Amino acid sequence: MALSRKLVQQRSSVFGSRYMSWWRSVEPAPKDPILGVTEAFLADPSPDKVNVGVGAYRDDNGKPVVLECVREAERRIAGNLNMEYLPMGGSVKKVEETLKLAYGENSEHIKDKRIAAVQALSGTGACRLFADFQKRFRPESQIYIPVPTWANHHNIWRDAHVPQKTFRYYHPETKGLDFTGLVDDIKNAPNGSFFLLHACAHNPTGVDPSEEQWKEISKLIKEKGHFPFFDMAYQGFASGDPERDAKAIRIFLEDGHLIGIAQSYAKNMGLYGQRVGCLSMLCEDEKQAVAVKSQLQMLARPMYSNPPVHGALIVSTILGDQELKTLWLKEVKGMADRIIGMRTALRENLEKLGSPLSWEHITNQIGMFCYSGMTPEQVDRLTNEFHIYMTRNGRISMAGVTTGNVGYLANAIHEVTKST
Ligand code: CBA
Repeated sequence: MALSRKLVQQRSSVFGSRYMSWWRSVEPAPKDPILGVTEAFLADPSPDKVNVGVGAYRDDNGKPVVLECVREAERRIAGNLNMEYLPMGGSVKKVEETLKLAYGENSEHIKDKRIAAVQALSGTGACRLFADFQKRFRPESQIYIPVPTWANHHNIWRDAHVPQKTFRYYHPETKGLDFTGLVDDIKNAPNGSFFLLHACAHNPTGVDPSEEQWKEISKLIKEKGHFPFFDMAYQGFASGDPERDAKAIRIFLEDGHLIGIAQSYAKNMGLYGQRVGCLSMLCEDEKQAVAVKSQLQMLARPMYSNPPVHGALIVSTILGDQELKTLWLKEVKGMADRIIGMRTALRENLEKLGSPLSWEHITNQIGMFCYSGMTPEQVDRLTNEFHIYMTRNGRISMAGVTTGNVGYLANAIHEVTKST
């Protein structure tokens, strides 16, 4: 029987008010400073628009790239793939291959089974898992984070309820490393602090310590009994060679540190959306590594249970096959070289335009990003007047610069900076 109109009104007002009150106090979240840029770019109908916001590699036509080694791995996997769950710690084969990249092909630590490692939801997931582990097992600890850093680092450790401190890293005047500040801050931190370090291709500055400086940093961190945690999201993107880009980590290993590493295949294999990464922690012995791994799995289980299978299979297929691995190394170098070429082109274009400013840092910095030194207001002008999208801290994702847009970009940068 149909309900009377009065009854319907009564019911909807009762239910309506009860349900609405649950989320009434929820305000819209602020836009993410990086991914929000992509949203704004997509919404802009201008044919001139350029996205140099997010760190995602594009080919010289501005198109996303699927590496040939990935295509071939997918061909080999096709038909052989079942859709079963991976174990909580992910694919054992994929993790083994991933550890070799960070710790070295013939690492003693791998042989001695001293590394607790699990497949993680890309680099972000690896950092978050570590932050949660840190909170659970060292609840009194803090994390020292470089200034500046990838904006999401702050969110990750905040949501894991780990208090944050900062350490000096970048010098705005020299547009290089603030080595003195960095050393002082390491020395002044309470003994046994946690330090977050970018293993290579620092985001957003593109400024890495030299080998000598890494040696000094490692020595000091050891003296102070700090714990070094490396975020390695860009292995291969700094020099073009993943082995060379692991240098900082190898220095720390030689010096006998116990370290943690977050690895990601988003950039260096172009597996952005596959969310395939790894968290590893070097322990004192095998027994400790077994315990730590079991606890990492225990953290993963109630969050996402186990990681996705497809990306892991792509990675293990590529790295487990010499021919595909060689192709991958060639393709990583190709991506890094294209970016290096675009750095030179951007700098030359700005110099040709007669810019009164020095743009030397564009070619001095390495990795995916150029920390241009532009102010938030200048970036706003680039967006509003030229449809160029980038983060307001002045970071240019060099991976989005192409032969086709570099002239336009240089001209726009010149326009907004020439009177400073
Ligand atoms: N660490 C650092 C230092 C990063 O720059 C990024 C990616 C990650 C996470 C970890 P993933 O989880 O995809 O493996 O990477 N940073 C960005 O490239 C972008 O992907 C960036 O534009 O800064 C992001 O998520 O913000």
